[in-house]
Amino acid sequence: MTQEEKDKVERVASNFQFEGKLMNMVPWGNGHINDTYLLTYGIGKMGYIRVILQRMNKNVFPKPVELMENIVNITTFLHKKIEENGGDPYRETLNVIPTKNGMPYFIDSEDEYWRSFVFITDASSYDMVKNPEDFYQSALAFGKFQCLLADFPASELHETIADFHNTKQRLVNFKKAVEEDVAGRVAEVGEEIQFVLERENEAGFFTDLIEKNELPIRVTHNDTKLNNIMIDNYSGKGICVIDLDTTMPGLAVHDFGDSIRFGASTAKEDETDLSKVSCSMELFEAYTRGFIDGCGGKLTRRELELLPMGAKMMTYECGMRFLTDYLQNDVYFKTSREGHNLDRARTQFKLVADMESKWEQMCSIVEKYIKF
Ligand code: ADP
Ligand code: GN1
Ligand code: MG
Repeated sequence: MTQEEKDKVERVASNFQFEGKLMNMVPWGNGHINDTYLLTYGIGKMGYIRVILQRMNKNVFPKPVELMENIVNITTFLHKKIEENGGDPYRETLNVIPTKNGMPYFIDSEDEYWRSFVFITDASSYDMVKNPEDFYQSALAFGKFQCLLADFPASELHETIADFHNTKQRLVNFKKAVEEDVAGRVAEVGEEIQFVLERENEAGFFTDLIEKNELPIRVTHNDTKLNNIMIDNYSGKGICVIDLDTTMPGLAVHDFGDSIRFGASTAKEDETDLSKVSCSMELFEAYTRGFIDGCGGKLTRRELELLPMGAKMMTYECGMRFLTDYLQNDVYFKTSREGHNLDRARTQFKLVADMESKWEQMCSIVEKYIKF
């Protein structure tokens, strides 16, 4: 961190209800969207306390006030439920730490929005699955999250990003980016563009089903990648679902699918050696089992049957989003090297092709766990 950045974070931190003396601060985690810091406070003879401080991404979330209203409502709801169920509400859900004025966010002099969460201790978030059991545990936790929110009043939630998983609309945006070619990169990615266009008829698959009322709209997380869940360092259990920015009405199949595209891959999301990238059927099975268990029998037969399609669609959509961002000069996702978004798009397309070649196997794995 530069001295300027440190001064800034310290100034912002002084506006929150933190106690003790600020001892240390470091950038934290591998999220693509917000700027996350871990701050450590000394509290005298009692030791240290850590907190998460985040600068919210204004470019991605144009309505930070509504977004924070969602997060406060969801976390308050979960906190109460977890407490009633005898769980630990400071480890099993995010908890917002308010500002000294009692607000859930702080606006700095540059009109940037900041927020803080209780740090989840003795837990880690992973960018790749270490063993199938961890992945099973994360599936269980994401499924349970959906289950816990089943009676949350969905009408109270604001749509934080319009058309977030509207793959059909994502395709429209992609085509526009190709047409505009603002960064002059279209010529070098002909093959990838072709890959997207060859599958364009499938982009409307879920939007059409929603229009026909064939799938239930539930309160879903919508960004269920493995590093958005905290896994307990000792028990290996998925204890807390984090990154609630996109929790809003959506499809269960999308939550399932987004986890598969990230966690069932045999390589990192930005791996450049594509020969390492494939969709592991062992991990696909572990996640399927966990998600179905976690959802506690709430998913309909139609939803269950469409889980493989959810996986393919989320991977296709995400690849398309990375490629769109590459064509638009990397303005959405954080990047840390030249061609980073293109590398990410390529892994997603490799995964889509791999899923297509393993389609029957994916469908029969899911069938195995449908209990009715
Ligand atoms: P982004 O939207 O940029 O992905 P996240 O909210 O997912 O931001 O935070 C980025 C990373 O910071 C997470 O993947 C996780 O490792 C860590 N993190 C976020 N919130 C907490 C928390 N309350 N306790 C512990 N770690 C956290
Ligand atoms: C972003 O915030 P993060 O890093 O957990 C993105 C997801 C993408 C993901 C790709 C709000 O997730 O939609 O699937 O990157 N989040 C938002 O890794 O756009
Ligand atoms: Mg995240």
